[in-house]
Amino acid sequence: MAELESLEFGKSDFILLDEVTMEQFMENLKLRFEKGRIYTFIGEVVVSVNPYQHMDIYGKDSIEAYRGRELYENPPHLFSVSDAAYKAMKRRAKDTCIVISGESGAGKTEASKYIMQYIAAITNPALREEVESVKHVLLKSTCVLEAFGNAKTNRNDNSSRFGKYMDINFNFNGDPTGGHINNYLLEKSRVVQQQPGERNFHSFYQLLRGGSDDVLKSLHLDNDPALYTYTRQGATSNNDRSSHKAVLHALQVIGFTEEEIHSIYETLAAILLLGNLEFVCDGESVSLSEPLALTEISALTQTDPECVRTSLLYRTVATGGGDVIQKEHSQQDACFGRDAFAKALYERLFAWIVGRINSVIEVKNYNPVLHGKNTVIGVLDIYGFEIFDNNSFEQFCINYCNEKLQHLFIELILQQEQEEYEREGIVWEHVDYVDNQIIVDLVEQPHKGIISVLDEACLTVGNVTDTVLLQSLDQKLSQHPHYTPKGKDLNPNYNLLFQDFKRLMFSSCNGVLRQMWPDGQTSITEVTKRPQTAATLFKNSIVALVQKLACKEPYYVRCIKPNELKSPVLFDDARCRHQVAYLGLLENVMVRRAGFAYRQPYERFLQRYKMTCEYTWPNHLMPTDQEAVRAIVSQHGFDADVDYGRSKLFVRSPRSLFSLEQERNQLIPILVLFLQKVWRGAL
Ligand code: AD9
Ligand code: MG
Repeated sequence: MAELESLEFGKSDFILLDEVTMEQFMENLKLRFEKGRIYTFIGEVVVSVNPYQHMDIYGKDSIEAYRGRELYENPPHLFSVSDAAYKAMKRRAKDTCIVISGESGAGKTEASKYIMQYIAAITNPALREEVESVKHVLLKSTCVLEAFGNAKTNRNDNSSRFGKYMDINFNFNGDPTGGHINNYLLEKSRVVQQQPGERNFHSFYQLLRGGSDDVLKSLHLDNDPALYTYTRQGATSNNDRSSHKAVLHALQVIGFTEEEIHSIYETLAAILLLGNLEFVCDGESVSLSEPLALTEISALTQTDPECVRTSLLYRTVATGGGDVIQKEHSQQDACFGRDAFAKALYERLFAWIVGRINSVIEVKNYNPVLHGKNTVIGVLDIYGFEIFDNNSFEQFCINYCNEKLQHLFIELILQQEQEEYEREGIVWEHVDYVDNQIIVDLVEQPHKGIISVLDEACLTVGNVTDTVLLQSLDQKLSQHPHYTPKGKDLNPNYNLLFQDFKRLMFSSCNGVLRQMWPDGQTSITEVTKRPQTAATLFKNSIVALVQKLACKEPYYVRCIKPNELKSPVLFDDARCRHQVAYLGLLENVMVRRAGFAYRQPYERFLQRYKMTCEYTWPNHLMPTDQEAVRAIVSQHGFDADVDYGRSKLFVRSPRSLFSLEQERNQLIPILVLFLQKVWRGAL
């Protein structure tokens, strides 16, 4: 029992702290981590500390222990929230979502996988084939997406370099019928460049280390990542070979055809070969140093070699008079163009893989009239806050996204409290909290926010430079309390994809590649409208995500990274304190306690504490459970500390409960003794 566990392993719920101070919070968090208790509640929120070691708490027995139980019946666990989200969805036909947050390496992705496994394990008891196959695909999709979307960073050996929101659809029986994955901003710059000590996406190393000789030969590849500019600096890992097998198997289980799988590998190979292309400048004109690689790239992409060459060396531009001319690249432009092409190839490959998985798992033939309401559980696992020595556009987007989610957390947690009090007819006083709206506004406000300034600079200045943008930001935002002028160059974020590459890929004889580049159909004279900037596209996708989450009943997992060394025994106090502060966990406890720290349906309260009161033990004779609960509360003298809702008892201070709990603990051994005697016939 969560409560019984508390003495030895610290408080299993932070709302039971004697005082809500940072010191007590940290003491409890640390004690629990050291005792191997990595999960702790704040009410319904689960706080998780990455154990950095195998924990024997996710097996079949654990799953059974949590299945169908109430939150407080077991020690805190990911399975507690998973079950709560599932029950709400099944019993009350509510759409729910589980939002997992925390910084890079805090354990979000691992948590999301355990949550998915739990949901898969507790559903479809009848083992219906079509449901089993949906579950299989959902679980296998994780393996594929990790291979293509994760990479080793200095923070995390398996860092998600994309955001993932997965909806799982359920029928009226509560069995999964399908799902949908939304992916957010893949960090494509990693394809062409990585920070020291980091790797490119796993998929490249897996193919090079795990692909058979025949496959590699057909792809014009050697098996050594050191031979390719884009993978040269990343060390191979022992897992690459076995992961390749697992990913290939997962692709097959999901239903990718052999042709599709080969196209995926061909695209990876084309990217690696592109990276090795160099441009030489002999006085006036620029040419390619490696004509053989060019032929191989054209073979892999099933395009005309001459077209590949011209796309790399020239760009087509429409003149003001409506003429179309070929303009030769400078050596530098050609290099930027090549890298932008490689990044785009990978990004589109990734998006295509997600789309293909979606086409398999989308709910088919669902008739709401026949099958009842189709409900959803969403699981959000997005890249965590990160600050590097060199931060680029991607870190800006990742951190903005985290601010938005933090804001939603603040809103929903308060909103949820309010709604509960309203439902139960309890009067509640509002609690002040630190709102990060000001930061969100700094980024996204129309006309004044950073994204608007960026858009404006791109639209009006034409060829915007970092200096121009910085000046513009300084000018518009210097008065903002949270804006610090940098006064130096940004990390460059060149990302201009010439239209010629889009048309080249659309001309491919490979149907899969053509599918990835539908915009290559557009002729040069039509491509005049300015596309939305990457920042605006990202903002819109995050706004849509937040809307999606906001209309669901949310459940939260807040992940904490205990240290920077991936150590299972080190609790870095300063690092953890920092995370507790910016995740607003202390405020979460305060909000939860400022109203009522503890609440329980009358029936459950009675079951647990009826032994402590003469009027309720062994059974009460009062007309309602509420009255029986009143009798217990009165007998223990804490009437002033409670309020009676329609279906639940609300307790203000945890102390009242401690006294009850203590009495119960003292009574249990006596009762056990008594019962043993009864069984043995001694009484
Ligand atoms: V990032 O924002 O994608 O860079 P995450 O997703 O928060 O990050 P991840 O889940 O990948 O972190 O966890 C990092 C590593 O910590 C894993 O690869 C495991 O080695 C380790 N980890 C995390 N959670 C657990 C766990 N529950 N049990 C054991 C864990 N190890
Ligand atoms: Mg992750």
